[in-house]
Amino acid sequence: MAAERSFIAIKPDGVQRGLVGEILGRFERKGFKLVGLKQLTPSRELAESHYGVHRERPFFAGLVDFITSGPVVAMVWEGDGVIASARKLIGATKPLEAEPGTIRGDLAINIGRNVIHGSDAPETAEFEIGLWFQPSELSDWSPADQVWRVEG
Ligand code: IDP
Repeated sequence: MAAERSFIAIKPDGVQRGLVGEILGRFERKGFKLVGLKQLTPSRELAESHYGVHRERPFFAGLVDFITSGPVVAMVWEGDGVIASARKLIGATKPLEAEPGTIRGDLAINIGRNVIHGSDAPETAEFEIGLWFQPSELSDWSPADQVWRVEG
């Protein structure tokens, strides 16, 4: 069975504020495996597909403007339970409600500038990974210290 993967993106505010290393480091230190990484400024088509579920919401146009306004760091992280765990690492959508210790709790104050996206379920993870990455852009590899991360 394929290992679980999640799509994680550092939004333009996180890139502009120089938080890429800080955020990447949190996922690395947790022990998840980085299998895809690139920086791109998304097209409107890509942003509208990614946030398609919010198409009818009043903040949709502003959200698409924001996400397409500059570079985004798009990533795929792999590991058991990574989808739910990443959501915990990221924290609540409203940064002022996000617990200290989470990415949004520590690094953001505003819902429209909450620095990071993470897939919320296996189906959305699969959809988002396919939307942002070609299969050839993802690496199958085994960390040399895997035996020190996962038992058995
Ligand atoms: P999530 O990013 O925590 O999964 P969602 O509810 O899926 O949260 O919303 C997607 C993104 O849309 C949020 O991260 C935030 O950037 C933006 N957003 C959601 N609600 C609002 C709002 O009321 N005003 C402005 N932006 C919003």
